[in-house]
Amino acid sequence: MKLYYCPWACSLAAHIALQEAGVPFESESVDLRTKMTASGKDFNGVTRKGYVPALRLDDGELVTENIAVLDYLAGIYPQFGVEGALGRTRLIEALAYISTEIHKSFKPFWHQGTAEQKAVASAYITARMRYLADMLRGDYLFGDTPSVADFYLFVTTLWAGRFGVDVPAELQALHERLKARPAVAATLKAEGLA
Ligand SMILES: N[C@@H](CCC(=O)N[C@@H](CS)C(=O)NCC(=O)O)C(=O)O
Repeated sequence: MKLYYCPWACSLAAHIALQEAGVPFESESVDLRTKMTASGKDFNGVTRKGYVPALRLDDGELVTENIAVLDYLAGIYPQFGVEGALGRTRLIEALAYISTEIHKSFKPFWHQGTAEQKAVASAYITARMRYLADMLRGDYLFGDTPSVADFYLFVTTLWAGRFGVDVPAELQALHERLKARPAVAATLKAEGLA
């Protein structure tokens, strides 16, 4: 498997999952501005979408879209999924919430929004995070071990720290717990974020 990622990007969630799984995998960073990969290839030739994450499977298939990539990884590494009859549904529900309600709300911070747009986004993100903080079922979203949804949430709490967005104390604690895990620390180091 090969993960195309960019430091600071949402691809960090999949990067953490692969590192946590403890399996061999390849990774290559992408310059999202020039769309060139670290080895000098045109990333648009990998995916016309031109954004990360993109996961090349061993059979040559390419999986894009963070929700799909993370759902795929939870499928092959069930320790990062959610148990129970509705487990996969609950996982996708959480991934979609993090993607569409939280991740996307950071747009003004990444794309030169006005101070007013940033203030509105900041309040929205904190409120949306509050909902998740109230739903924790243990140390993590679904219990005492992390799922891929926690890895995605970690990316957004990392961004919140960078941009000065308030994070509920419970989610900040979750962030610190994840950051203390050797695989997460190794991934942050690999992406130059340590
Ligand atoms: N719909 C995509 C969006 C992914 C996305 O927003 N990727 C950002 C980094 S977090 C990116 O690569 N942006 C570069 C670009 O769009 O040109 C998904 O959910 O995976």
